[in-house]
Parts: sequence; structure tokens; C-alpha cells
Amino acid sequence: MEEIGRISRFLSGLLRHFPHKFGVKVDSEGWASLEDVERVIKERYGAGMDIIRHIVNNDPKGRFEIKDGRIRARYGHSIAINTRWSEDGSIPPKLYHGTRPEVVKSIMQHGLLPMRRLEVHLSGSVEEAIDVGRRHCPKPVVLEIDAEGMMGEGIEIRKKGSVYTADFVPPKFIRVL
Ligand code: HQG
Repeated sequence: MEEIGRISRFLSGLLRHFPHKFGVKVDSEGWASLEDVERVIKERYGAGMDIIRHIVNNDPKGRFEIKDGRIRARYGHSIAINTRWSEDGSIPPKLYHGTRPEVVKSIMQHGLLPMRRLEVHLSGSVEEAIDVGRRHCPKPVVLEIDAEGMMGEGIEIRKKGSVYTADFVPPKFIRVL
């Protein structure tokens, strides 16, 4: 349903970027009270906990999680939280990043930077990276990231839902596909 998509996008924005605008408190790990979030969703969309749980349980990228009466976005934040946690599961040796052709030169020079977010976001497959890049332009470029090499030099890569994150990816670990 279109309304579910709208609420899901709002929930991403609320938990990643603007909880304070709606009087929602987010702790240092990104958690907000489910009650607070339900109140905002009810006021704005007339929808309740059922819809919130439906969105969280069916999100294709695992954008959100609910635990002990709290909810958080797993990745994508611009608000200051501690992003240094990772879910269990191995990190694939190669990861991918889809982006606009115009910025590839800058990326190969300066590395992948988090820009307006707290982390750099990487995908587990070329297909997912293309989808990420399409949010920016019709014909994205896919970069292959030597995740194994990064971790070998002590650069942390974290798993969050279906997404992988890092603080920074130095140019020497990036190859244009
Ligand atoms: C680019 C969505 C110039 C970078 C997606 C990207 C993802 C540079 C843009 C998640 C640069 C930032 C994040 C440099 C990086 N010079 N440009 N040195 N370093 N960039 O939206 O990765 O659907 O913040 O290539 O699917 O596109 O919302 O990052 O193009 O998983 O759940 O700066 O957000 O997830 O753009 O997307 P973004 P992203 P959701």
C-alpha cells in the first residue's frame, strides 16, 4: 500500500534525522520509545502499532528493529548516535557502492566519505548497489570495495540489516567496475 511506503519513509526520517522535531527522544544507541513513535504516527497518519510492526517486520532492507518497547533505525543516521555496533554474521570479502558518475573522481581521490550521514553505506551485491545508486541518478557507477583488505588493515566494517557500514573507505580499497 502506498500509505505504508509513506509511513515507512517518514519513520526513516524520524529515527535517522529529525526525532527532536516531533518531541521524540533518541538515546546514544539510536533507540526511541515505541510509545513516543506510535503517538507521532497516530497524530500524522491515524495509524497505530499494527502498522509500525508490519513495516518493521516486512522491511526488505531491515531498516528498523524493535526491542523491549523501543524502536531504532539500524543505519542511515545523521543525528549523533554511537554507530559502533554490528550484528552477527560474516562480512563478505567484496562489497559494493553505487553512486553518480560525477563523483567518482572525487571518491577515487579522497575515498568514500559519510557526507551528510554518520557512516558510509555499502551493499552486499552489485544489484543492490545499482538500486542505491539509482536514488541519485539513472545510470549509476558501481564501485567494488575490498572489504577483506580494509579489515586486514584494521578498518572496521559493520553489518546492519542487509547493509554494511564503515566510517571511511580509503581510495586504495576502491575499484570502479
Ligand atoms: C557520495 C539508503 C563525492 C556517495 C541507501 C553517495 C543506502 C562522495 C553520496 C543508504 C564522496 C551520499 C545510504 C566523495 C561519498 N566525494 N561524493 N569523497 N564519498 N560520496 O544518500 O550510500 O533506502 O548519504 O557515493 O539505499 O547513497 O534510505 O549515501 O552517492 O543504503 O534505507 O555521497 O541510504 O537506504 O549519499 O545511501 P547518501 P548512499 P534507505
